[in-house]
Amino acid sequence: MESVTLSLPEAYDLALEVLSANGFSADHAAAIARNVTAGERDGCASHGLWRLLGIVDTLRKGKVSPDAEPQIHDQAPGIARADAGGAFSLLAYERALPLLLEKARHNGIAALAINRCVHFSALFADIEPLTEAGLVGLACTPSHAWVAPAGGTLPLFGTNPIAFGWPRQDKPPFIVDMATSAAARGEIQLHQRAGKALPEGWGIDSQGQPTTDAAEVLNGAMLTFGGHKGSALAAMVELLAGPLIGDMTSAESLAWDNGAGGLPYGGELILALDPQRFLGAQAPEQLARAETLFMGMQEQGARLPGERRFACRQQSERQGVIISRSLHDEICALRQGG
Ligand code: PYC
Repeated sequence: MESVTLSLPEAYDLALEVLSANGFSADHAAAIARNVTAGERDGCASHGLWRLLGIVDTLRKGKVSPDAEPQIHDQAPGIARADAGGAFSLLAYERALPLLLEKARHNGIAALAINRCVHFSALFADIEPLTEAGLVGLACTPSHAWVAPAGGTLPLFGTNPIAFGWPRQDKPPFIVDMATSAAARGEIQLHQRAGKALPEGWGIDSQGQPTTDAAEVLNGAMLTFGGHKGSALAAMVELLAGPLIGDMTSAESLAWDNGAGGLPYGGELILALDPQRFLGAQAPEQLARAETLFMGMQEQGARLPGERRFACRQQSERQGVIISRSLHDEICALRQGG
């Protein structure tokens, strides 16, 4: 496969150019370009530069605002709200983050509800600013109804990722970011592009039969990870980042899309917890106990969540990122605008 190597600044500039040429405002274009560059840098191709195709497609279909200014509301002592106004979630999060941090530090725990946002991005990027600030974080978001509940065969849930982060002194944070489906939808789309069969257990066809054919799963239903356990977590995400924050479920998001094929539209819930407020003077001792846990995992050869991403990051910072020439050409073609 022919490939192209881009330094991180080149990857960011390319993304920015594509987004600006297609009409995203400077602030939205920069927030999105930072995010897809970070996904590619961290070895997460399903949330990397490839996403630009879906982002621009969603804009051209009129399913995302290119320039809505996020409105930030101080909803309650422990709750901040960001209304993204139909734009991607990223700028709304950036703008609401200072209020979330202030509330978490003051109360020990705070929540941010991002409403009316179009969502495509990996949640680990939303958790990192929290762990960098010494906070524990949890985030989740529904998507479109693509995933069947355990025991069923019809799409109802989204891929419904959950991310959790724990801060560590002088070490990369512990950050889990996992879809509650067996894989992100982006992974299935990348398998389809590459003409590769899916691992078993990722999805079923429109007749409800297991298949490893990516196109059939995209037309049928994806499956949750871990059977009924993943299914229960997917339902939890629907509730927490749907009705609890007054936003759409994955089924409602897909109905709103009305066959256009745009990216999911709805809400995201982000929680921030401050160990200093929970523990006071005991914080260092208790955080050291967390390190004992991590060491226990590593001593058995287990990889800590996030380790692979940080190793990829170091490599990308030295050597840049590599994407296929065909993807590079498709992205470059988008610089012409719509
Ligand atoms: O790849 O799972 C995914 C996804 C969620 C929202 C948009 N894409």
